[in-house]
Amino acid sequence: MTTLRMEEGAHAVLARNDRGGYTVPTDRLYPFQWNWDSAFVAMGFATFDVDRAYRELERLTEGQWDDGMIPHIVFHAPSDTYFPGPDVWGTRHRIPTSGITQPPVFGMALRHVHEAALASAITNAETRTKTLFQAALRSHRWWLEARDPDGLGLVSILHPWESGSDNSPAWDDALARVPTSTTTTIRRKDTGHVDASMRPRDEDYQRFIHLVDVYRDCDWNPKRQWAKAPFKVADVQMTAILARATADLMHLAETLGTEGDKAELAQMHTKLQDGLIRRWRPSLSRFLSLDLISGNDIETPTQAGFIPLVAVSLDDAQRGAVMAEIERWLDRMVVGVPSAPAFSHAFEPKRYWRGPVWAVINWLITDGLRLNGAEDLARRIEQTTVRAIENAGFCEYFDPTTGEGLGGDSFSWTAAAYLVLSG
Ligand code: 2M8
Repeated sequence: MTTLRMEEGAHAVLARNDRGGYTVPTDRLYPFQWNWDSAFVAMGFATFDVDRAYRELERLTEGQWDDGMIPHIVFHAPSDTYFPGPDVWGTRHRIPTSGITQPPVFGMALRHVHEAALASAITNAETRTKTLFQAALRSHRWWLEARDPDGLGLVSILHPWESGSDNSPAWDDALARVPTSTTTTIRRKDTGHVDASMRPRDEDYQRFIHLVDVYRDCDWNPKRQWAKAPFKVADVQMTAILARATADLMHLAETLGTEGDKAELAQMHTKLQDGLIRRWRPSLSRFLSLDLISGNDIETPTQAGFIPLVAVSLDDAQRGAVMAEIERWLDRMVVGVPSAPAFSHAFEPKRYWRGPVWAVINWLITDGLRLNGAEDLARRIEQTTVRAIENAGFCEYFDPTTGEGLGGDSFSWTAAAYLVLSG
Protein backbone atom coordinates (compact mmCIF):
# COMPACT_ATOMS: atom_id res chain seq x y z
CA MET A 1 0.00 0.00 0.00
CA THR A 2 1.22 3.53 -0.66
CA THR A 3 2.18 5.77 2.24
CA LEU A 4 -0.80 7.99 1.44
CA ARG A 5 -3.24 5.07 1.61
CA MET A 6 -1.63 3.98 4.86
CA GLU A 7 -1.98 7.49 6.29
CA GLU A 8 -5.65 7.44 5.39
CA GLY A 9 -5.87 4.04 7.05
CA ALA A 10 -4.26 5.42 10.21
CA HIS A 11 -6.71 8.33 10.27
CA ALA A 12 -9.57 5.83 9.83
CA VAL A 13 -8.34 3.74 12.80
CA LEU A 14 -8.25 6.85 15.01
CA ALA A 15 -11.71 7.88 13.79
CA ARG A 16 -13.10 4.41 14.44
CA ASN A 17 -11.70 4.36 17.98
CA ASP A 18 -12.88 7.90 18.77
CA ARG A 19 -15.52 7.87 21.52
CA GLY A 20 -16.11 11.62 21.66
CA GLY A 21 -12.84 13.47 22.23
CA TYR A 22 -10.99 10.47 23.58
CA THR A 23 -9.71 7.38 21.82
CA VAL A 24 -9.96 3.78 23.00
CA PRO A 25 -6.84 1.67 22.26
CA THR A 26 -9.02 -0.70 20.23
CA ASP A 27 -12.69 -1.67 20.21
CA ARG A 28 -13.88 -4.27 22.77
CA LEU A 29 -10.46 -5.48 24.04
CA TYR A 30 -9.75 -2.04 25.59
CA PRO A 31 -13.02 -0.05 25.63
CA PHE A 32 -11.90 2.90 27.81
CA GLN A 33 -9.30 5.68 27.76
CA TRP A 34 -5.79 4.51 28.64
CA ASN A 35 -3.20 6.98 29.92
CA TRP A 36 -0.04 6.49 27.85
CA ASP A 37 -1.97 5.25 24.80
CA SER A 38 -3.75 8.61 24.73
CA ALA A 39 -0.50 10.56 25.00
CA PHE A 40 0.91 8.76 21.95
CA VAL A 41 -2.43 9.13 20.17
CA ALA A 42 -2.42 12.89 20.83
CA MET A 43 0.94 13.12 19.03
CA GLY A 44 -0.55 11.15 16.14
CA PHE A 45 -3.55 13.50 15.96
CA ALA A 46 -1.16 16.48 16.04
CA THR A 47 0.04 15.48 12.55
CA PHE A 48 -3.38 16.35 11.06
CA ASP A 49 -5.83 17.71 13.66
CA VAL A 50 -4.30 19.79 16.46
CA ASP A 51 -7.64 20.64 18.08
CA ARG A 52 -8.43 16.92 18.43
CA ALA A 53 -4.92 16.32 19.80
CA TYR A 54 -5.60 18.79 22.61
CA ARG A 55 -9.00 17.16 23.27
CA GLU A 56 -7.33 13.79 23.80
CA LEU A 57 -5.14 15.20 26.58
CA GLU A 58 -7.95 17.31 28.04
CA ARG A 59 -10.24 14.32 28.32
CA LEU A 60 -7.50 12.32 30.03
CA THR A 61 -7.14 15.03 32.68
CA GLU A 62 -10.85 14.65 33.50
CA GLY A 63 -9.66 11.56 35.32
CA GLN A 64 -6.84 13.28 37.23
CA TRP A 65 -7.06 12.79 40.97
CA ASP A 66 -6.94 15.64 43.48
CA ASP A 67 -3.49 14.46 44.60
CA GLY A 68 -2.18 14.87 41.03
CA MET A 69 -2.11 11.24 39.87
CA ILE A 70 -3.31 10.65 36.31
CA PRO A 71 -4.83 7.16 36.42
CA HIS A 72 -4.01 4.43 33.96
CA ILE A 73 -7.64 4.02 32.84
CA VAL A 74 -10.48 6.55 32.72
CA PHE A 75 -13.84 4.76 32.52
CA HIS A 76 -15.76 7.53 30.72
CA ALA A 77 -18.60 5.22 29.63
CA PRO A 78 -19.60 1.74 30.81
CA SER A 79 -18.59 -1.39 28.91
CA ASP A 80 -18.69 -5.05 29.91
CA THR A 81 -16.03 -6.23 27.45
CA TYR A 82 -13.04 -5.58 29.78
CA PHE A 83 -11.87 -6.94 33.12
CA PRO A 84 -11.17 -5.44 35.66
CA GLY A 85 -13.83 -2.73 35.39
CA PRO A 86 -14.61 0.16 37.78
CA ASP A 87 -16.37 -2.06 40.32
CA VAL A 88 -13.14 -4.00 40.95
CA TRP A 89 -11.02 -0.87 41.33
CA GLY A 90 -13.49 0.73 43.73
CA THR A 91 -11.95 4.21 43.49
CA ARG A 92 -14.00 7.23 44.39
CA HIS A 93 -13.18 9.71 41.65
CA ARG A 94 -16.03 11.74 40.06
CA ILE A 95 -15.52 9.87 36.79
CA PRO A 96 -14.68 6.23 37.57
CA THR A 97 -10.98 5.48 37.10
CA SER A 98 -8.51 2.74 37.94
CA GLY A 99 -6.37 3.34 41.04
CA ILE A 100 -2.89 3.05 39.52
CA THR A 101 -1.04 5.05 36.88
CA GLN A 102 1.02 4.56 33.71
CA PRO A 103 4.14 6.07 32.07
CA PRO A 104 3.84 9.89 32.01
CA VAL A 105 4.25 10.37 28.26
CA PHE A 106 1.72 13.18 28.77
CA GLY A 107 4.40 15.92 29.18
CA MET A 108 6.17 14.82 25.99
CA ALA A 109 2.86 14.82 24.15
CA LEU A 110 1.96 18.26 25.45
CA ARG A 111 5.13 19.82 24.07
CA HIS A 112 4.58 18.04 20.77
CA VAL A 113 0.96 19.22 20.49
CA HIS A 114 1.89 22.76 21.54
CA GLU A 115 4.57 22.95 18.85
CA ALA A 116 2.12 21.65 16.25
CA ALA A 117 -0.34 24.32 17.41
CA LEU A 118 2.25 27.07 16.98
CA ALA A 119 2.94 25.82 13.46
CA SER A 120 -0.75 25.76 12.54
CA ALA A 121 -1.73 28.95 14.42
CA ILE A 122 -4.93 27.58 15.97
CA THR A 123 -6.80 29.83 18.39
CA ASN A 124 -6.63 29.37 22.18
CA ALA A 125 -3.51 27.20 21.92
CA GLU A 126 -1.66 29.07 24.66
CA THR A 127 -4.54 28.88 27.14
CA ARG A 128 -5.07 25.19 26.45
CA THR A 129 -1.37 24.40 26.79
CA LYS A 130 -1.17 26.37 30.04
CA THR A 131 -4.04 24.44 31.62
CA LEU A 132 -2.55 21.10 30.56
CA PHE A 133 0.92 22.21 31.68
CA GLN A 134 -0.45 22.74 35.21
CA ALA A 135 -2.04 19.27 35.13
CA ALA A 136 1.27 17.75 34.02
CA LEU A 137 3.22 19.61 36.71
CA ARG A 138 0.84 18.38 39.41
CA SER A 139 1.23 14.84 38.14
CA HIS A 140 5.05 15.08 38.17
CA ARG A 141 4.92 16.33 41.75
CA TRP A 142 2.76 13.32 42.61
CA TRP A 143 5.31 11.00 41.02
CA LEU A 144 8.17 12.29 43.14
CA GLU A 145 6.21 12.46 46.38
CA ALA A 146 4.27 9.23 46.11
CA ARG A 147 6.73 7.07 44.19
CA ASP A 148 10.14 8.27 45.31
CA PRO A 149 9.60 9.03 48.99
CA ASP A 150 13.21 8.05 49.79
CA GLY A 151 14.68 10.43 47.22
CA LEU A 152 16.52 7.88 45.06
CA GLY A 153 15.94 9.89 41.90
CA LEU A 154 14.05 6.84 40.58
CA VAL A 155 10.29 6.38 40.58
CA SER A 156 8.71 3.06 41.43
CA ILE A 157 5.86 1.01 40.10
CA LEU A 158 3.68 -0.83 42.59
CA HIS A 159 1.90 -2.87 39.92
CA PRO A 160 3.19 -4.34 36.62
CA TRP A 161 0.25 -2.71 34.81
CA GLU A 162 1.74 0.67 35.73
CA SER A 163 4.84 -0.06 33.65
CA GLY A 164 2.72 -0.59 30.53
CA SER A 165 4.84 -3.75 29.95
CA ASP A 166 2.47 -5.90 31.96
CA ASN A 167 3.96 -9.40 31.81
CA SER A 168 7.53 -8.37 31.03
CA PRO A 169 10.10 -10.97 32.11
CA ALA A 170 11.70 -8.12 34.07
CA TRP A 171 8.95 -8.53 36.68
CA ASP A 172 9.09 -12.34 36.98
CA ASP A 173 11.11 -12.58 40.20
CA ALA A 174 9.41 -9.65 41.92
CA LEU A 175 5.96 -10.86 40.88
CA ALA A 176 6.66 -14.42 42.04
CA ARG A 177 6.60 -13.09 45.63
CA VAL A 178 3.04 -11.82 45.18
CA PRO A 179 0.44 -14.39 46.30
CA THR A 180 -2.03 -15.79 43.75
CA SER A 181 -4.98 -15.55 46.17
CA THR A 182 -7.61 -12.91 45.44
CA THR A 183 -10.74 -11.64 47.14
CA THR A 184 -12.01 -10.43 43.75
CA THR A 185 -13.40 -13.09 41.44
CA ILE A 186 -11.35 -13.10 38.24
CA ARG A 187 -13.42 -13.00 35.07
CA ARG A 188 -10.95 -12.50 32.25
CA LYS A 189 -12.39 -10.98 29.08
CA ASP A 190 -9.15 -10.46 27.12
CA THR A 191 -8.81 -14.12 26.14
CA GLY A 192 -12.29 -13.95 24.58
CA HIS A 193 -10.98 -11.31 22.13
CA VAL A 194 -7.39 -12.48 21.56
CA ASP A 195 -5.80 -15.95 21.54
CA ALA A 196 -4.72 -16.86 25.09
CA SER A 197 -1.22 -17.81 23.85
CA MET A 198 -0.56 -14.13 23.09
CA ARG A 199 -1.73 -12.86 26.47
CA PRO A 200 -0.42 -12.98 30.07
CA ARG A 201 -1.01 -16.32 31.81
CA ASP A 202 -3.79 -16.94 34.37
CA GLU A 203 -1.24 -16.98 37.16
CA ASP A 204 -0.09 -13.48 36.15
CA TYR A 205 -3.69 -12.28 36.36
CA GLN A 206 -4.08 -13.81 39.83
CA ARG A 207 -1.08 -11.82 41.04
CA PHE A 208 -2.20 -8.66 39.20
CA ILE A 209 -5.58 -8.84 40.92
CA HIS A 210 -4.05 -9.72 44.30
CA LEU A 211 -2.20 -6.39 44.07
CA VAL A 212 -5.41 -4.54 43.17
CA ASP A 213 -7.09 -6.11 46.22
CA VAL A 214 -4.22 -5.00 48.50
CA TYR A 215 -4.26 -1.39 47.27
CA ARG A 216 -8.06 -1.11 47.30
CA ASP A 217 -7.86 -2.20 50.95
CA CYS A 218 -5.48 0.76 51.44
CA ASP A 219 -8.25 3.04 50.16
CA TRP A 220 -5.83 3.97 47.36
CA ASN A 221 -3.88 6.09 49.83
CA PRO A 222 -0.32 6.49 48.41
CA LYS A 223 1.49 6.28 51.77
CA ARG A 224 -0.41 3.20 52.88
CA GLN A 225 0.13 1.54 49.51
CA TRP A 226 3.87 2.27 49.67
CA ALA A 227 4.04 0.69 53.12
CA LYS A 228 2.01 -2.38 52.16
CA ALA A 229 3.22 -3.00 48.60
CA PRO A 230 4.36 -6.59 47.99
CA PHE A 231 5.70 -5.47 44.58
CA LYS A 232 7.89 -2.37 44.38
CA VAL A 233 10.29 -1.78 41.51
CA ALA A 234 12.26 1.40 40.77
CA ASP A 235 11.73 1.25 37.01
CA VAL A 236 14.21 2.81 34.58
CA GLN A 237 11.65 2.97 31.77
CA MET A 238 9.21 4.89 33.94
CA THR A 239 11.91 7.15 35.37
CA ALA A 240 13.31 7.88 31.91
CA ILE A 241 9.91 8.85 30.55
CA LEU A 242 9.30 11.05 33.58
CA ALA A 243 12.72 12.70 33.19
CA ARG A 244 12.15 13.29 29.50
CA ALA A 245 8.66 14.65 30.08
CA THR A 246 10.14 16.94 32.74
CA ALA A 247 12.64 18.27 30.18
CA ASP A 248 9.74 18.91 27.80
CA LEU A 249 7.83 20.77 30.52
CA MET A 250 10.98 22.82 31.23
CA HIS A 251 10.98 23.78 27.58
CA LEU A 252 7.32 24.86 27.76
CA ALA A 253 7.97 26.70 31.03
CA GLU A 254 10.45 28.96 29.23
CA THR A 255 7.53 30.77 27.64
CA LEU A 256 4.51 29.67 29.71
CA GLY A 257 5.73 29.01 33.24
CA THR A 258 6.65 31.08 36.27
CA GLU A 259 10.16 31.39 37.70
CA GLY A 260 9.01 29.02 40.45
CA ASP A 261 7.85 26.42 37.91
CA LYS A 262 11.17 26.63 36.09
CA ALA A 263 13.21 26.15 39.25
CA GLU A 264 11.03 23.28 40.47
CA LEU A 265 11.21 21.46 37.14
CA ALA A 266 14.97 21.95 36.87
CA GLN A 267 15.42 20.44 40.31
CA MET A 268 13.23 17.43 39.45
CA HIS A 269 15.10 16.94 36.22
CA THR A 270 18.55 16.93 37.81
CA LYS A 271 17.42 14.49 40.45
CA LEU A 272 15.91 12.05 37.92
CA GLN A 273 18.87 12.25 35.57
CA ASP A 274 21.28 11.56 38.44
CA GLY A 275 19.12 8.61 39.48
CA LEU A 276 19.14 7.18 35.96
CA ILE A 277 22.87 7.60 35.41
CA ARG A 278 23.51 5.49 38.52
CA ARG A 279 21.55 2.62 36.91
CA TRP A 280 23.94 2.22 33.95
CA ARG A 281 25.72 -1.13 33.97
CA PRO A 282 28.77 -1.16 31.65
CA SER A 283 29.07 -4.94 31.77
CA LEU A 284 25.55 -5.31 30.28
CA SER A 285 25.48 -2.16 28.11
CA ARG A 286 22.05 -1.31 29.51
CA PHE A 287 20.32 0.52 32.36
CA LEU A 288 18.82 -1.71 35.06
CA SER A 289 15.72 -1.38 37.19
CA LEU A 290 15.98 -2.05 40.91
CA ASP A 291 13.78 -4.41 42.92
CA LEU A 292 13.21 -2.40 46.09
CA ILE A 293 11.94 -5.40 48.04
CA SER A 294 14.88 -7.74 47.43
CA GLY A 295 17.35 -4.89 46.92
CA ASN A 296 18.60 -6.62 43.74
CA ASP A 297 19.33 -5.23 40.30
CA ILE A 298 16.94 -6.66 37.69
CA GLU A 299 19.32 -8.04 35.08
CA THR A 300 16.73 -9.76 32.87
CA PRO A 301 17.08 -8.14 29.44
CA THR A 302 14.04 -6.16 28.24
CA GLN A 303 13.50 -3.07 26.12
CA ALA A 304 13.31 -0.97 29.30
CA GLY A 305 17.11 -0.96 29.51
CA PHE A 306 17.34 1.27 26.42
CA ILE A 307 14.57 3.74 27.22
CA PRO A 308 16.83 6.03 29.33
CA LEU A 309 18.30 7.24 26.03
CA VAL A 310 15.27 9.57 25.79
CA ALA A 311 16.48 11.35 28.91
CA VAL A 312 20.26 11.13 29.30
CA SER A 313 23.25 12.00 27.14
CA LEU A 314 25.57 9.03 26.88
CA ASP A 315 29.32 9.43 26.64
CA ASP A 316 31.10 7.96 23.60
CA ALA A 317 31.86 4.62 25.25
CA GLN A 318 28.27 4.21 26.46
CA ARG A 319 26.86 5.17 23.07
CA GLY A 320 29.03 2.62 21.27
CA ALA A 321 28.11 -0.07 23.79
CA VAL A 322 24.35 0.59 23.57
CA MET A 323 24.42 0.61 19.78
CA ALA A 324 26.31 -2.70 19.70
CA GLU A 325 23.87 -4.21 22.19
CA ILE A 326 20.83 -3.10 20.20
CA GLU A 327 22.44 -4.56 17.05
CA ARG A 328 22.81 -7.86 18.92
CA TRP A 329 19.07 -7.80 19.76
CA LEU A 330 18.23 -7.09 16.10
CA ASP A 331 20.33 -10.00 14.83
CA ARG A 332 18.17 -12.44 12.80
CA MET A 333 14.99 -10.50 13.60
CA VAL A 334 12.64 -9.52 10.76
CA VAL A 335 11.59 -6.53 12.81
CA GLY A 336 13.12 -5.16 16.02
CA VAL A 337 13.53 -4.01 18.72
CA PRO A 338 12.06 -7.03 20.56
CA SER A 339 10.68 -6.41 24.04
CA ALA A 340 12.92 -9.30 25.16
CA PRO A 341 15.84 -10.55 23.04
CA ALA A 342 15.82 -13.92 21.28
CA PHE A 343 18.90 -15.02 23.26
CA SER A 344 17.02 -14.63 26.57
CA HIS A 345 15.59 -17.80 28.16
CA ALA A 346 12.36 -15.83 28.71
CA PHE A 347 11.86 -14.97 25.01
CA GLU A 348 8.39 -15.78 23.65
CA PRO A 349 7.96 -14.08 20.27
CA LYS A 350 4.16 -13.99 20.40
CA ARG A 351 3.38 -13.49 24.08
CA TYR A 352 2.64 -9.84 24.66
CA TRP A 353 5.51 -8.08 26.50
CA ARG A 354 7.82 -11.12 26.50
CA GLY A 355 9.36 -10.67 23.03
CA PRO A 356 7.02 -8.95 20.54
CA VAL A 357 7.83 -5.59 18.99
CA TRP A 358 5.74 -2.59 19.97
CA ALA A 359 5.67 0.40 17.61
CA VAL A 360 5.49 2.93 20.45
CA ILE A 361 8.54 1.41 22.13
CA ASN A 362 10.45 1.77 18.88
CA TRP A 363 9.23 5.36 18.73
CA LEU A 364 10.87 6.00 22.12
CA ILE A 365 14.04 4.04 21.33
CA THR A 366 14.57 5.79 17.98
CA ASP A 367 13.92 9.16 19.59
CA GLY A 368 16.52 8.33 22.26
CA LEU A 369 19.05 7.08 19.70
CA ARG A 370 18.68 10.32 17.73
CA LEU A 371 19.15 12.43 20.83
CA ASN A 372 22.36 10.50 21.33
CA GLY A 373 23.62 10.94 17.78
CA ALA A 374 22.86 7.43 16.48
CA GLU A 375 20.86 8.62 13.48
CA ASP A 376 21.55 5.66 11.14
CA LEU A 377 20.48 3.01 13.62
CA ALA A 378 17.42 5.08 14.54
CA ARG A 379 16.42 5.37 10.90
CA ARG A 380 16.85 1.65 10.29
CA ILE A 381 14.62 0.72 13.25
CA GLU A 382 12.06 3.30 12.20
CA GLN A 383 11.97 1.98 8.63
CA THR A 384 11.52 -1.66 9.66
CA THR A 385 8.74 -0.61 12.05
CA VAL A 386 6.93 1.31 9.32
CA ARG A 387 7.37 -1.65 6.95
CA ALA A 388 6.01 -4.10 9.52
CA ILE A 389 2.88 -1.95 9.90
CA GLU A 390 2.52 -1.64 6.12
CA ASN A 391 2.77 -5.43 5.74
CA ALA A 392 0.67 -6.56 8.69
CA GLY A 393 -1.66 -3.62 9.42
CA PHE A 394 -2.23 -1.49 12.52
CA CYS A 395 -1.83 -4.41 14.93
CA GLU A 396 -1.23 -4.15 18.64
CA TYR A 397 2.26 -5.71 18.35
CA PHE A 398 4.44 -7.82 16.03
CA ASP A 399 6.33 -11.10 16.14
CA PRO A 400 9.98 -10.03 15.74
CA THR A 401 10.97 -13.34 14.11
CA THR A 402 8.36 -13.17 11.31
CA GLY A 403 6.85 -9.66 11.30
CA GLU A 404 3.40 -11.19 11.86
CA GLY A 405 0.84 -8.77 13.35
CA LEU A 406 -0.58 -9.94 16.71
CA GLY A 407 -3.01 -9.02 19.50
CA GLY A 408 -5.82 -6.57 18.86
CA ASP A 409 -6.22 -5.02 15.40
CA SER A 410 -7.07 -1.46 14.33
CA PHE A 411 -4.93 -0.29 17.22
CA SER A 412 -4.81 3.43 18.00
CA TRP A 413 -1.23 3.81 19.17
CA THR A 414 0.10 1.79 16.22
CA ALA A 415 -1.80 4.15 13.89
CA ALA A 416 -0.34 7.16 15.75
CA ALA A 417 3.15 5.66 15.60
CA TYR A 418 2.77 5.13 11.85
CA LEU A 419 1.80 8.77 11.33
CA VAL A 420 4.78 10.03 13.32
CA LEU A 421 7.45 7.51 12.25
CA SER A 422 6.61 7.58 8.54
CA GLY A 423 6.31 11.39 8.50
C1 2M8 B 1 -2.08 -3.37 28.00
O1 2M8 B 1 -2.43 -3.32 29.37
C2 2M8 B 1 -3.76 -3.51 29.85
C3 2M8 B 1 -3.76 -3.14 31.33
O2 2M8 B 1 -3.44 -1.80 31.48
C4 2M8 B 1 -4.31 -4.92 29.69
O3 2M8 B 1 -3.64 -5.78 29.10
O4 2M8 B 1 -5.44 -5.15 30.13
C5 2M8 B 1 -0.62 -2.90 27.88
O5 2M8 B 1 -0.09 -3.19 26.62
C6 2M8 B 1 -0.53 -1.41 28.17
O6 2M8 B 1 0.77 -0.92 27.93
C7 2M8 B 1 -1.53 -0.63 27.31
O7 2M8 B 1 -1.54 0.71 27.72
C8 2M8 B 1 -2.95 -1.21 27.40
C9 2M8 B 1 -3.90 -0.58 26.39
O8 2M8 B 1 -3.35 -0.59 25.10
O9 2M8 B 1 -2.93 -2.62 27.18
